[in-house]
This record gives sequence, structure tokens and C-alpha cells, in this order.
Amino acid sequence: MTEPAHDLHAADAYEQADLAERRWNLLVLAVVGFIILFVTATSFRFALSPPSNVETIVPATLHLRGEFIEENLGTVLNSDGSATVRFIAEQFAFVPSCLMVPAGRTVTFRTTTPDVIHGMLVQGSNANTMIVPGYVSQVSTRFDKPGTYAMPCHEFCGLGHHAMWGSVHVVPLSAWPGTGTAPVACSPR
Ligand SMILES: [Cu+2]
Repeated sequence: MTEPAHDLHAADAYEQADLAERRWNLLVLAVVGFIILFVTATSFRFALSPPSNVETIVPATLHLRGEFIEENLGTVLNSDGSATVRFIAEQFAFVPSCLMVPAGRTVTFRTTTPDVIHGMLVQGSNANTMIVPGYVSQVSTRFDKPGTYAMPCHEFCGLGHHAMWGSVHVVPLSAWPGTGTAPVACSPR
């Protein structure tokens, strides 16, 4: 005689569990939906996007030939008014470590590494990329306010990673130090 009552109980419990699971499903879907919306909205709002530049380079000969030889490192002003900054990320420094860029102009950072994976981001801007051996990373941004902005390495690259900091010195175009075509930087290369 107790069997049917038992079954009824079990069916009841099953129904309750089912309902609870459905509620959790909805909650999880809502959380995931919120995260996707949040990431999408902030990406558009702050113009964040994954770097899309795929360009290869031979890491072993960076310092010997090509775009990233020593005398090419630093910032050049292009004829269209934009600036191109070339630097190298290596264990455990950026070379040059202090970059100088003009305010109010499009600034394109081009960087690569001869050793391991590094990263760079410039405080207060959307410039943020990984720096992978064998590839040239390129990001463009614009600084409207002159000042000094920190540029840490944000990929763990070894024991000296914590000391790997550079800086970006934004100066008004009127105070631009370069007169010729030689690249400019604010630290001795
Ligand atoms: Cu690093």
C-alpha cells in the first residue's frame, strides 16, 4: 500500500528538481547574455578590437636588417600627418623604453620581439596588443592630451617581467623635437 504514495513523492521531487534546473538554466543564460552584451557594448564604446595585422618577420635577424634595425627605432612623422612608432620588446625592456609621440595625430605602433611573447598597453588609450616572436604587432591610436603615459608589458615574459615598463611621452606638435627624417625617442637608444 505504501508503493503508490512513494511514487507520487518521487514524481513530485522530480518535478521540483526539474523546475529548479530550469530556473538555473535561465539564470546562467541571462548571465552569459549579459557578459556578451557588456563586451560588445564596451568594444564599440572604447573602440577595442583584436589586432588584425598579420605580418611575419624573422626574429633572429631583427637587429641586422629590415625595419627594426637600431637606427629605425623611434617615431617618425609621415607626410599625411600621422606618426609611426617602431620599437622592440625584449627580455626585459622596450627599446627604446621612452617613446615620443605627437598629440592629436593618429599614432601607429609597430613592434616585434626577438625572444619570447610580450605584451604592451598604453595607459588611458586603446593601444593594447600581444607581441609574438615572428610577427609584427601593429595598433593605431590617438592621444589628445599631452603627458606621460605608462606602457607596461602585460604578458608574463620571465623573471624580470615586473620590471618591464616603458612610457609614452605625448608632446604637442609645436614642441616636436625632430627636424629631419631620423626617428625620435626620448631616451637614448
Ligand atoms: Cu615582457
